Order: sequence, then structure tokens, then C-alpha cells
Amino acid sequence: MRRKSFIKNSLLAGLGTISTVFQSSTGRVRGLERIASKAISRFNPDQPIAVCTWNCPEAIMDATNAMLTGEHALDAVVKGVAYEEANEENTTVGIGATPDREGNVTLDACVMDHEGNCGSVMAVENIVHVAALARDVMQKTPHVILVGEGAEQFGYENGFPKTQLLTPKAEERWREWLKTSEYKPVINIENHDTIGMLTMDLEGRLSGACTTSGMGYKMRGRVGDSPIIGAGLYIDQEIGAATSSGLGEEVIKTVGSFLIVELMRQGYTAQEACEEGVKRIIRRHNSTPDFQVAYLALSATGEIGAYSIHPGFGYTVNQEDKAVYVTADSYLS
Ligand code: SD4
Repeated sequence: MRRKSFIKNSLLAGLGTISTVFQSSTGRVRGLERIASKAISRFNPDQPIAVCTWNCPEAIMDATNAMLTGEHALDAVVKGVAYEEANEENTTVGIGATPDREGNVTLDACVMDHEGNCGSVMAVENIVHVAALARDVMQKTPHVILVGEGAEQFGYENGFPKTQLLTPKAEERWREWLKTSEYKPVINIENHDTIGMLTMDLEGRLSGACTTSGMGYKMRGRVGDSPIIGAGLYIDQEIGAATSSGLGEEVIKTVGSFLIVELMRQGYTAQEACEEGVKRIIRRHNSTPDFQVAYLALSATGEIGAYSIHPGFGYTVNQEDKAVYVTADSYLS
């Protein structure tokens, strides 16, 4: 990291709000900023940070333990989200996820690192660990995005096994859904478990991953915000990181995660940036939105913010040697 400019930007970002800046013996810098009601600020330079959307304690601990053994924030975040990708009970990520309306499970994911490198895969049908696949796109190709069959072919060539993603349970739910075929965004958490995870390793490097099956019973070929750099995920080492969950179309229209990082650049705290990101969406609608959008942000100084339109959103973060779940504030009550 270019430490000098990091310090300068940290100070500029929080001008008027920073009360203390710590520099550890390892050279890592952490700032103590004014924090909004539900925001958490982290000061321990010997602890890596892993934070993710929704309630995913195992994923957070996998990422944390990887960083404690010295792994890079990028590898840790991919390892962390892999837990949920393999978890058949999570109906929005990886194997066991909800299919599209024709019964095909299609996965989207992206990753981004501290240097602004990024990779993304969209509409992948037979590979479980799509965040790892996105990392391979980033590291092994000259491209950022691979989609559909091309992404799958690339995955098989790089050792990813072909896996049937539609589990009997998910198929049963889909057949039940077919009886009404009601197609509408659902407000609350039962259809929103997309995992967006942000990490800061022991060297202070930021990374992130976002992985999902997208909206349940979506149109075939539909892609949401999650694999789109700037919408579902954005990292800027000098400023911070952001990720999203909820109705992807609304996040894409406001380039949500990029917006939140840019707001932090202007001096908003992580919490204030998430709140403003949600309000940008609210302002586009004349009435109360009947959909959910949620943001999670981690500043380069280790401050966490989270906010959603409707209540029900929360995030998981490592605290000491365990993962804790924090309920986020919301625009509507
Ligand atoms: C999408 N944002 O595809 C995703 C859905 C989501 O939890 O977040 N689900 O629009």
C-alpha cells in the first residue's frame, strides 16, 4: 500500500470528524471516526476484518482464520464466501440455490482486490464456487467478465468440477412456485441471502466478493447487481469498500457500491454513505418502495456501516475470536 497517500486520504476523508489516528508498529493505520448509531468501528491493528451481508458466521470465521494465518484479503474473502456457496441450506447462493423460472440454477459472482483488479462471472450453470471462478478470470485471463457457457468452459479447463446445482429440495420449491408462477420482488430476507463480503487483512489490504443465484425464479438470462463491479461490489484501497444485497436492478441504476465508496471519498462516514446510497434509490420513487435494497460498507480506516430500505437486514462481522450478527438500521420502520 502507498502508505503516505493512504494516511493523507484517510485524513481528508474524515476532515472534521476524525478524532484520533492510530499507527501500529506493523505500519498499519487505523482511524477513529465519528460513528453513526449502529456503525461499528474497529481499532485493533492485530485483527483482520471480515464483514458480510446477512447472517453467515461460518463464512466470516473461515475468512478471518485465513487472514490470521497470513492469507491475502482476496484469498480469504473467496474462502469465506465458499462456505455459503457449498451450503445447500442457503437458497440464494451456490448449490441448493433457487433456480430461474425454467428450473435452471444460474450463478453470478465477482471479486475485487486492493489494487483495483477485478473479475466476474455471470449466468454460470454447473459450477458451485463461482467467486473462486471470478478470481481465476481476474488472475488468469486478460479480461474482467466471462459469462454463461464460456465461463463454464474456462472453469472446467481450470479444474472446477461440473456439479448439478439444483438440489431435490430446491426443485420441490420450484415446482410448488410453478403452480402460481407469481413473479415479483420480495421485500424481506427469505429471498435475499446473497453474500457480499468485505475483508481487510493483516497488511491492511482490502478485498471483496459478492456471490448469488440472483432473484428467485428470475427470467432466464437475467443478471442483477451482484457480479457487476461498481454495482454489487467496489473496492478502493485508499477509501474503502462496499457491497449490496436486495433488488439488483435498483442498485445497478444508481451504481450503488461505487456511489458509496465515492461518498466516503467526499467525507461521509461508512454509515452515512450507506444511508445516502439508500436515499438515492428512495428519491427515484414517488411512493414507498415495496422492494428491499441493503448496503454494507467498510472504510479504509476500519469503520463499518450498513443500511437498508426495509427492516430485516443485518450483517455478520468478526469480533475478537467469534462472529457476531448486527441488525442494521433501515429507512422504513
Ligand atoms: C440480485 N442482488 O440478483 C441480487 C439478489 C440478492 O439476496 O441480493 N439476493 O439482484
